[in-house]
Amino acid sequence: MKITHIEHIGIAVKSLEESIAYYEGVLGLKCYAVEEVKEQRVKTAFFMVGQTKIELLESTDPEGPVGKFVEKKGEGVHHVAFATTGLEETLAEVEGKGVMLIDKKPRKGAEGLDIAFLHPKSTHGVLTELCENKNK
Ligand code: CMX
Repeated sequence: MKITHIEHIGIAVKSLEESIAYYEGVLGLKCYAVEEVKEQRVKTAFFMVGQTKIELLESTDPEGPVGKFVEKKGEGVHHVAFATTGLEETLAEVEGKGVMLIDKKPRKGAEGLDIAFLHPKSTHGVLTELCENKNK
């Protein structure tokens, strides 16, 4: 397992439009992409902060993962994504150490990254995403 950096922090919001106005108008960051990830039932907006991104997540379906999260806990940090290499082997390794995988195999996420989630119940409360950028 080789984690290189925090790829992004996912933040659940009620409205992309209103939160983009905060990140741009108050924090002075620039939204460089807005993308819908249909499979995850979210619309996302990305900001670069050094080599780490902020990913805002607005649900497109109250029954989707972010819709349920916002209903239960309100807006806030939803997940932390670590960049790694050899994602498939990494998943086998963490599963071998007793971590519950949400995704047994990598799948495609926003920005064309290969991603997989680890269950927050086996990661001390943090929904954890591992991702690999094979486009580099
Ligand atoms: N962070 C920490 N804990 C979380 C959580 C989160 N983001 N989401 C849910 N939980 C907790 C719940 O509070 C609950 O805890 P309690 O049992 O103590 O109440 C437990 O996990 C189970 O929650 P649940 O509501 O019963 O289960 P869900 O059906 O909501 O599923 C989860 C939770 C994490 C398995 C599901 O959201 C999932 O598969 N997530 C991965 C995919 C995803 O989040 N996609 C959106 C982002 C996509 C993107 O970045 O592109």
